[in-house]
Amino acid sequence: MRNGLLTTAAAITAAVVLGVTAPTATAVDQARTTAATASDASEASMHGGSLTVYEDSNFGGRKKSFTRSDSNLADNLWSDGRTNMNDSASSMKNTTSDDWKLTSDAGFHGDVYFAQPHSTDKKFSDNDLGNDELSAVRRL
Ligand SMILES: [Ca+2]
Ligand SMILES: [Ca+2]
Ligand SMILES: [Ca+2]
Repeated sequence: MRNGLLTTAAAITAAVVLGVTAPTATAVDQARTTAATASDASEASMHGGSLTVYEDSNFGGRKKSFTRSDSNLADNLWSDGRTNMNDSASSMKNTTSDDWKLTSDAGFHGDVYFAQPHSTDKKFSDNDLGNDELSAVRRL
């Protein structure tokens, strides 16, 4: 799924850089369709929602959304596509109907925060999983 999203993002970026509208809009649509059908879009639509984590407390700064588990955030980027998001999340919104296990170490180890279905946490600093520690998310 990540590769598909990156491909879509690359296509969109290319369209913006080139400043071309009509022809590349089709390319972007095709990329979106490919990304949606090639990965686990069926799983996402079946469950709905996402876990979104934010760079700053009170849902500020850059963000990153997940629809499935990720055992290691070391290779994930914030929404600007530039900066690694490992050990930098500070708040979250869970719009799924599932619990998520957020952990301070990769592989779902270390300190834990359980995000209840349809819940938010505006700051991680008062949890066992502290501020700027998140390294893995598991959808339960
Ligand atoms: Ca990852
Ligand atoms: Ca942060
Ligand atoms: Ca960590």
